[in-house]
Amino acid sequence: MHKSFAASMVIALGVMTASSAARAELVINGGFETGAAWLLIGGGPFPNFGYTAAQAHTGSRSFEFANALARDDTIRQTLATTAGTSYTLSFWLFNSQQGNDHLRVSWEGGLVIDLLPVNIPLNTWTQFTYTVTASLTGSELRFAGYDVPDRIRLDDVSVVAVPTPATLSLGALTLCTFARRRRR
Ligand SMILES: [Ca+2]
Ligand SMILES: [Ca+2]
Repeated sequence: MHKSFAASMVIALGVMTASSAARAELVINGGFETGAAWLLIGGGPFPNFGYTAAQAHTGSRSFEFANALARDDTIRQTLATTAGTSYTLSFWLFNSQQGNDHLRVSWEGGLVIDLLPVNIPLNTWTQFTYTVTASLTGSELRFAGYDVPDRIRLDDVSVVAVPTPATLSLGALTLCTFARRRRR
């Protein structure tokens, strides 16, 4: 009896993991491996930003901001969000040198974080995670930054829906079905 309970718990964990893995990633090309989806908007007369194969958190490319005139260059994309839904926004940053650098993240035009300077541990990737809520169907995600000298690198941008009580109870329902089958 105890054994079968333990077995169902293992199945429950499996079901819940599978259901979180199935949550859709809304950011297209969040790893910057292709040139897709992001719109690049240069700030000022000498923009300096783009995809780079020089370094990556995962995969073989990331995106860098290196405007030497301390003018923000910007990338943005509009995500297929649903109004009223909460999402986990996550991304990774790398800074090789402390200096006059800046990175601003915006969600639907509102500020998520404004790093001025980008004061993170040097020469290592640092993850940032936030919960954001869509007030629109189609939310704009925007990164803007510069670095004097050197560059800020960005990789693995992700936006996935926060699990709702409905998806969790679906997992529990599946668990009951499994448990009942095992008892036969
Ligand atoms: Ca990448
Ligand atoms: Ca820097």
